[in-house]
Amino acid sequence: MKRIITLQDISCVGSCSITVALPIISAMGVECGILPTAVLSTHTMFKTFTCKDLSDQIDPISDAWEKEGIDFDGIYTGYLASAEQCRQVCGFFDRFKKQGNLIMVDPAMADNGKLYPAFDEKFPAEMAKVCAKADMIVPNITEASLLTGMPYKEEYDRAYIRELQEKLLALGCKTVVITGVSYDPEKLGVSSLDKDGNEFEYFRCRCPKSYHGTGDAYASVILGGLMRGLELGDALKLATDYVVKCIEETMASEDSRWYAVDFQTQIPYLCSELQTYTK
Ligand code: PXL
Repeated sequence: MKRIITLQDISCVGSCSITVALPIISAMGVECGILPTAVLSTHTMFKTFTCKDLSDQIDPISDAWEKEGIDFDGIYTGYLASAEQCRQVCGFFDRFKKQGNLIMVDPAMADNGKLYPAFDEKFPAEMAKVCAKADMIVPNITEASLLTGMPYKEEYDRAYIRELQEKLLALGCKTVVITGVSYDPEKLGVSSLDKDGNEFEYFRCRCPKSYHGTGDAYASVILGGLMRGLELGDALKLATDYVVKCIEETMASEDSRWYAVDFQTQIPYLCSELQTYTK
């Protein structure tokens, strides 16, 4: 069994970050270690939330793992609490990068044209340094524009997405996966480009609603899929199909929560789909 480590916050209630990555990646048959970067009462879309930064734990925990000879097949970072923590995470990559393991960065910091409330405008430049060290990054369009300095657009064409991808590759990462891409009002999906020019796109019908936590579920399935040996294109299809199913079921549910997608109820669907790819 492959082992990955994910560095992101624990939002105690809110179904995001570690509380999404841990169940999804485990259900996919991959050991999921965690390095919590902060503990929050909820995610930051709630009006009131607490946040205890755990930056001072990153180095001692890493030291202990190094002494124990623990290593990882994948390193997956999500929401990071501060610019300083971005610098620490770069140091973590330097320590735990090895030949053949995969660093995946979800620069979770913005959506719908806006930075999340906890960040200031200097934060994207620090996150860009984290992305530079990654094998793969999975930004949405808002994050891609903040990382590259390109204008954020709600209406765009393929040339705009291609330029974002090329500028992101120029940061230093090897593969760019942009989520939430749409060239047709009826369709929404994903577009990837790697440094050798390989591209992949996959679209499904656009769901009329969007929910928090879908980016975290998406990234978790991509990483889980890659760890289970899927080609990138198959991992992106699996992640897209799963997230669409989660959104559809959340819309249909009478007791869904405002603050998160119901990713939990569709874990059996995810596992049975995964089997069709790994047979
Ligand atoms: O889902 C991304 C995310 C993760 N962690 C925290 C967040 C958010 C999005 O708002 O606030 C703390």
